[in-house]
Amino acid sequence: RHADAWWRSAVIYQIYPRSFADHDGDGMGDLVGITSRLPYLRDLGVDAVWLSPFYASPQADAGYDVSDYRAVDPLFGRLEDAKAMVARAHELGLRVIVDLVPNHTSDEHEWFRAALAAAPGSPERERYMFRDGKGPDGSEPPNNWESVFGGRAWTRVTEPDGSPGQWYLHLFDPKQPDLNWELPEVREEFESILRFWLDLGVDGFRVDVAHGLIKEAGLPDWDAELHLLGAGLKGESTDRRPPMWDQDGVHEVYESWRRILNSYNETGDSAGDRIMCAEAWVTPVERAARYVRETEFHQAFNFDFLETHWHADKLREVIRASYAANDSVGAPTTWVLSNHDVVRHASRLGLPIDQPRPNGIGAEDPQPDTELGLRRARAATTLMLALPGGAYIYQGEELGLPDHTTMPDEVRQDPTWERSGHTEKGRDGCRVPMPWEADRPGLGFGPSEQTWLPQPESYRALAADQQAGVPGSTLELYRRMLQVRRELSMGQGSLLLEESTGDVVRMVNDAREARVQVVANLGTDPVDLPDGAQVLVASGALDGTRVPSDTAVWFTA
Ligand code: TEU
Repeated sequence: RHADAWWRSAVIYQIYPRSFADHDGDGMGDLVGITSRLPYLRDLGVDAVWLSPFYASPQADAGYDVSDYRAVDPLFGRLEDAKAMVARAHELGLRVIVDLVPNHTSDEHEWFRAALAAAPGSPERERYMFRDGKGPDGSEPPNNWESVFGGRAWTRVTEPDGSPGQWYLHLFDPKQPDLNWELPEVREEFESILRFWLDLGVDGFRVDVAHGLIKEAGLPDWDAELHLLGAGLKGESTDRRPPMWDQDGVHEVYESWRRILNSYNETGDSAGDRIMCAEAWVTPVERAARYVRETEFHQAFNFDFLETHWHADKLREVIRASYAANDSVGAPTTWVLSNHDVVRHASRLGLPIDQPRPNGIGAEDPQPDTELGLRRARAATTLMLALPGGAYIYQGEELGLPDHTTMPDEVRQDPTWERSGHTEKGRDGCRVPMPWEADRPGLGFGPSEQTWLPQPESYRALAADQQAGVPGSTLELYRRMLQVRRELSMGQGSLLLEESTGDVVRMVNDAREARVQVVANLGTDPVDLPDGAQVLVASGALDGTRVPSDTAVWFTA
């Protein structure tokens, strides 16, 4: 029934509202700015945009701490601007996905304020995860869980009468208290929020921390070493799930959401589908595939793919395994290489292969090889966009932007920098305002020279106006790939596994319009294309029929 549904093959562009385009000149992006740049995205050839949160928020975690789910933060504009943005996008043929943050609210949400003002055991406290502390005076946290951002996952409150009180759970920042998803009232509230945005016309939701809503009953201790998201999910322990992640109970929540989404599909035609995409850092792939079912999510980010470095064997294996796991449940695979939480792939792939990869890079850290990183990033994207399924691209990757890796520590804003006790640089480096025009102040980000994070000097030459129409530029490579992908219906093809060994990844996409082969050369020696190969796309210059190192091509035979 869904064979031709748009979301099975969509290329969705992630807009980070703080950093896409500034209209009012305060140095922070806004909705009017986004609307003004939508034609650029139509010309790029994407199917939809996903916007990170723009809701009312104290901005303790760049908007992932929501204080009012039905309001636009004044930083970004007004609700009217959101409506105008959606209308303009639809006019241009672009769908709009918004971010939904259900695991936690801001501590400044009216529910949490009410919880603090109320007594232990009250219905107001019941909406969150309040517990008495351990020890004779309750001064020890209820369990040993740690926050993803560093430090303990519990904060003690002062009761209204001034006495030291209960503790509340926050898997992330203390300003992001976790909601109690066992409570029907919480479920009803989010269903109402869903309807609010659907009624406003959005085409779907990217669901933040989708694997975190339900916690194991009794909140048992968990081995400290396996705490952090990622670390706890690497499959070291598959016999027991971490008690805060990927509990079976989460699926029921999404089943009810899917019913709501389906009810908005008035024509019964899958072209009208409203969708949801899971942000679930879950391994192994079979476990992650449980989120993408006919009765649940349409898509889930393939983070195993994102996390695989420039290793031919590992890439081949992760592509094979994730495609197979999704295909076995009739779901498309949703490829992704960058987002607002990780070092951009143009920088990441310029780091030594065997070094652990950080969440941010600072001036005193070993610096990525930017030339090599960009070369590999272009090849990696060329490989990714050749594969059947959907794909997400993160704003600026179409310009080949690296992270800002020499940002002064004083300007960092990501809470992970402070919370980790400065052991992690934080995610600011990948969140820097977009360079649009090389000769304008702030590189054309907005009407003033202000930008909420500084732009590195290297962004000038990468500005969109320096690349538009320039053959061989990263922007033109992306445009070309999205055009060919659409013309040949490559997103709806099937993946055939070619025999490939050593440093070369070869895949075949058996698409309706053509059988497209992709070769990515991860080795040092050039690779010969077969006789008669018709090259459709190349991530870098070819040497006749030879594909140089760190280059990928699409061809038909
Ligand atoms: O991220 C989920 C998440 O836990 C990781 O991506 C995490 O932010 C990273 O590993 C820390 O270095 C989502 C959002 O994408 C992220 O921006 C938010 O901070 C987080 O949830 C909390 O809402």
